[in-house]
Formats: sequence, structure tokens, C-alpha cells
Amino acid sequence: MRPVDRKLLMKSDYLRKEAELFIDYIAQGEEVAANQFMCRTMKEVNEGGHYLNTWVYEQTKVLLQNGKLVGVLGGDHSVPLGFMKALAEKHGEFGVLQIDAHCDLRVAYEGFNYSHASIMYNALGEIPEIKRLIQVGVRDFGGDEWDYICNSEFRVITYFDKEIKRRQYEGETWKYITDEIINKLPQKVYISFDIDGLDRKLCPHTGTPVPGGFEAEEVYYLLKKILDTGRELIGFDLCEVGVNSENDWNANVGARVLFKLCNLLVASNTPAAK
Ligand SMILES: [Mn+2]
Repeated sequence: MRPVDRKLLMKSDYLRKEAELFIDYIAQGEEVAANQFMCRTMKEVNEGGHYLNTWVYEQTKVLLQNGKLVGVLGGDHSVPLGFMKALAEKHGEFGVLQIDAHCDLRVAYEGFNYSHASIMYNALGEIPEIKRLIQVGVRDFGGDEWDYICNSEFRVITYFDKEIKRRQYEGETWKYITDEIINKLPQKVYISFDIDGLDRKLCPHTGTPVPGGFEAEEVYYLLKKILDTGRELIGFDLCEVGVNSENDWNANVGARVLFKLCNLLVASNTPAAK
């Protein structure tokens, strides 16, 4: 783990409060354009998002140049954009395997360009090297996101939770479905793991839980196939792990998923360990 950047932390504390005020304001049905203070808040939060993305890009770029294997830990799911850019510069074309209850394909969320709800929209828009995005476990999405997927010419392929479960209920094995998913990925693969892709019992305090989702072992089985099929894992992020002062269950599961992702990344980049 790297130490937390003090300047970023202070900026985040300030902008988080600003964003909360903004959200309270629009929740009352007020017009943003009519309020100069709120317009400034939106601008500042968007600039803060851009600052963070640039910071992550610069940090991860240096680490990759030094031959390090890198994983980015959220925080919310907005954080890995800069890392994916740095990976694209180093590796060229790659695919993203996203485990998530949501598509994260919104153009912007309530005026915020770089929110967790837009991470994949931004990644696909800003990083042409991402040849394919495969989303697994989605069970909450909007009409615009559906249209984006349908118009993507298979750059985005979404395995909805409901459809996966239906196929299983009707007798298809998880082996068959996971083979199909992995076979659609290019040679180089990045994992974007939103913890809310799991069943909520495994992440009770994540920010936007949705009923349904996976057991941890089901996802591990899927991820292991990246290696089993000879594909190269180039990096990962793990996001949206909630915190709760009364119990450490969110952190317990999060730490185990992180441990698994680290192992997969090292094994994929260590020929003898494959
Ligand atoms: Mn997400």
C-alpha cells in the first residue's frame, strides 16, 4: 500500500462536503443554473475529479514504467480512470472485465462528469485501446445505458445477473457460461471489481447495493479462467468496499477479494506460477 496523499485527502474532504450540499440542493428540485454558488460547486467538483484522475495516471504510469504490478483500491468506482490510461500507454489494446451490479455507463451523474456512475462511459470514451468491456452481474441500469450497450457494436457486452441466473436455472453450468464470457475477452485483460457485484450479504455497507449478485467463489472461478486460457492479466481495481464502525465484515470480505486479485495478478505475470 502506498501512503495516502495529504493534499488529495484535504481536497477530497472539502469537495465531498460541497458535493453533499449540491445534492441536497437539487434533491429539493431546485435549478442549478439559477444559483451561482451551485454552478461553482459543480465546476469545482468536476475539476477535483480531473485532478484525481491526473494524479492516479501519473502515479501508476511511473510504477508501470518501473516494472511494478499495480492494483488500484477505491474509494468509489470513479478512481481507476487514470490507471486504465496508463495501462493503455504501456500495453496497447486490452479488454476490461467488470464485476458490478451497475453498468456505470452514465454520461454524467447529476452534472458530475467523473462520478462512480460514469467510470465505464468515461473509460470507453477516453481510452480507445479498450477494445471490449464485458460486464458481469449487472442488475440495475437505465434506458440510456441500455441504448449505449445496444449501439456499441459489441464493444460492450453485458451479462445481466437475471440472464445468468435464468440460464443456470434451466440447466446451463457456470463452467459453460464462464467459458463463454472469457472467450469474448482479448489477450490482455484488466479486472474492474466493484464489490457490489457480489451478494449484499458480502458487502452490506457498500454505497449502492442491489438484490442478487454472486458468491465470492463464483467470481473467483470466473477470474481464474483468465489465467487458465492463457490470457494476461495486466492490472485491477477493487472499489466500493463499505466501512462500518460496528463490525469489520465489509473489510474482511474486501481484504480477501484483494488478496485473491493480487495473487491472480502475480501468477499471471510469473510464468512458473501459471
Ligand atoms: Mn461500479
